[in-house]
Amino acid sequence: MICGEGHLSQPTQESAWAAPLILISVALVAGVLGYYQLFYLPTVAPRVQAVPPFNVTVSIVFGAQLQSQAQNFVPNNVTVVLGNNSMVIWVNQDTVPHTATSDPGAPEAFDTGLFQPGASASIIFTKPGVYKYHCVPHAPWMKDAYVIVKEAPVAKSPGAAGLIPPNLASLLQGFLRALSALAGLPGA
Ligand SMILES: [Cu+2]
Repeated sequence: MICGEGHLSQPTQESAWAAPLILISVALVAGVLGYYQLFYLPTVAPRVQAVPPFNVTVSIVFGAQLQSQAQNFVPNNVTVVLGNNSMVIWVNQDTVPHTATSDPGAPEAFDTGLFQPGASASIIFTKPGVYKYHCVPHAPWMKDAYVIVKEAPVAKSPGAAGLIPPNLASLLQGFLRALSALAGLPGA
């Protein structure tokens, strides 16, 4: 009987410890995940390049691997606007891998790396300027291609409009108008 009671008391002691331990573990995991989601991730997020709504496609035509082929990057000169169509997609229509790689002196170096026949590679441009580029394995003739990146036209609205979403900006404007109307009331 005594022995049995002793055995019975063991599990209750263990579970008395187990519950707080589980709670602490859950709280720790939730805390770490919460920190990661709410604080850590947002600080990383600005480095992720936003995908612009439009893009421009350049074909690496069939036979581009051959020096005798007059054209390789088609078209070999494209102009894009930042945040609008500033993603350039190269489509490899040839039968060997190619790259699109910026020449030295580009506003910002880029390199698609080798991509296979039938595959495509894309670069999102984030800096205005003239990017001359080439293909690494076929540099002697797959060269002198250009991506010209232009700044987005500046909106004529107040400067804050670019930083604050339009609907929030108009809300703020309405709020400010209401405030000034209120401030004007005693005088009126
Ligand atoms: Cu090539």
